[in-house]
Amino acid sequence: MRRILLELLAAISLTIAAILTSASGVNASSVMILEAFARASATPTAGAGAAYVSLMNHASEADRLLSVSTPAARVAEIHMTEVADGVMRMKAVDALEIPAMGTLQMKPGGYHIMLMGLTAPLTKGEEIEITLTFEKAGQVMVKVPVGDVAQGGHDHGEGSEGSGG
Ligand SMILES: [Cu+2]
Repeated sequence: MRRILLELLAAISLTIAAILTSASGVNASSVMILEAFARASATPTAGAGAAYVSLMNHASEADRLLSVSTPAARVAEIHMTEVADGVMRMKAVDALEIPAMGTLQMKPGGYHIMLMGLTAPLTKGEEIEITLTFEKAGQVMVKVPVGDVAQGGHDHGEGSEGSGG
């Protein structure tokens, strides 16, 4: 009886040691998600949407966000929005750097996660899962709550009444 208890304790402490080992060093825990939200689809037939995450890198070296993926869309890309000759346009970005001990903030009109080929319209109050792949931190899965529909001047001109204000 006592012997079984000792073996059990030994097994538990081995498990704890394994958990502690995997939690140290450079891995997913070095990147923390500060904020995440997605825009609700304006129409039930919307094919595209956008999500935004803000990240903090706790590591002493810079890291890079290399790719994004989600079951909520056929294609997910890292995009930036820029204004050229008064026209707002978006382009895909290969990777986004997050400085050592620094933050990266995505927001409407700036960097965003572009979702193309939505498997279902994004509905306020729901949640989508997005997997972020970092050069050093590896994969981090984020649950992204869906908020309001974009107001005027939105990122993704699906209803393009230009006067956003
Ligand atoms: Cu975009």
